[in-house]
Amino acid sequence: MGWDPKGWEQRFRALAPQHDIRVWPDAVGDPAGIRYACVWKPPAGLLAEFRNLKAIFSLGAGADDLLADPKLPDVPVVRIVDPDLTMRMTEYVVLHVLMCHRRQRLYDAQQRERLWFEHGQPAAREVQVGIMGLGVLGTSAAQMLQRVGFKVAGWSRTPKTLPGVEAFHGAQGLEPFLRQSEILVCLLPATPATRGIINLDLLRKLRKHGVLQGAYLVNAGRGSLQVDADILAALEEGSLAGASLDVFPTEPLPIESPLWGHPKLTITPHNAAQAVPQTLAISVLQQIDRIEGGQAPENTINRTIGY
Ligand code: NDP
Ligand code: OXD
Repeated sequence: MGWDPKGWEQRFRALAPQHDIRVWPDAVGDPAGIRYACVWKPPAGLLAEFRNLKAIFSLGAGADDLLADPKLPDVPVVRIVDPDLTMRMTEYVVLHVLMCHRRQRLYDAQQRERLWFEHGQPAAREVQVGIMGLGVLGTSAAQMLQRVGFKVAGWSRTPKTLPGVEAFHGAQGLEPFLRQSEILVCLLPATPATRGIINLDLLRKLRKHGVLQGAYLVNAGRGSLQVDADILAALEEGSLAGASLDVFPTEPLPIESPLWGHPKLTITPHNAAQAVPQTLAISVLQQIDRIEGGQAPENTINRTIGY
């Protein structure tokens, strides 16, 4: 994400002129005076300097970068949960699932060759989409895909019930979930348990003989979930027919990465769901009000499980 604190600063000042708002690094003043830190990928160790913090706000949905800081102060870490961010991710997922389903990359290639040729067009109701991560974002995407007509299943850590969605969970639920998924959408957080989960072994389990005649991957969770070389190998051997990737183990994706030029890959620069201060600053201020009112903040990260 091309992150710039200016938009947040302006929005916080406009919405909450009563607060003393300071911007790191130039205008922090006495670090002991800082009560709330609103951050995106701060340098490791920085937050420990603010010894009177009451809470830390991740200005995004994920907080994995914060949890990687060994000196992270022991105060609640609050993440963004907001309909604006959720709908942006839902748009991304629906767009990319439909691009696979309607073979858009194939038609793009044909257009470049001036080729007028129609391929088969299975109905969405015949296509099984599997969503890894049935949290805030996965649930919203699942519901929208259902409305488009897809058969939708989901996989989570703990059991879930979602009308019309076949729910799998835990290690024992993973293989049956994968075996039926023709389009796999990944919206998992980065944790020690999910690192490298999208590997060749997993991709080989996807359903490649369904109506789409190939399996597809859409990853908008985190780059650490995927093994880039295994995605390339899966494309090479046919376990995958295509993939849309918004996140990468190294970001920005290095210029020399073979992923860039692959004809079956669609690459976006970690912008599936931008965190827009104009709409999201208010959720942060509401959580600060809750804390100041003596209530616990909502949407906190559980440090033990890592999300
Ligand atoms: P949530 O915490 O609401 O949901 C996470 C889901 O993942 C839950 O269903 C959880 O299971 C499941 N999960 C976590 N660990 C495991 C595991 N080991 N095995 C199986 N399931 C697991 O997060 P959000 O939906 O709000 O966001 C998901 C992620 O999306 C973020 O962490 C972030 O990395 C990414 N993101 C990416 C953006 C982008 O622009 N590319 C923008 C915003 C977010 P359970 O329900 O049982 O807890
Ligand atoms: C987020 C992100 O976690 O943009 O919000 O990646």
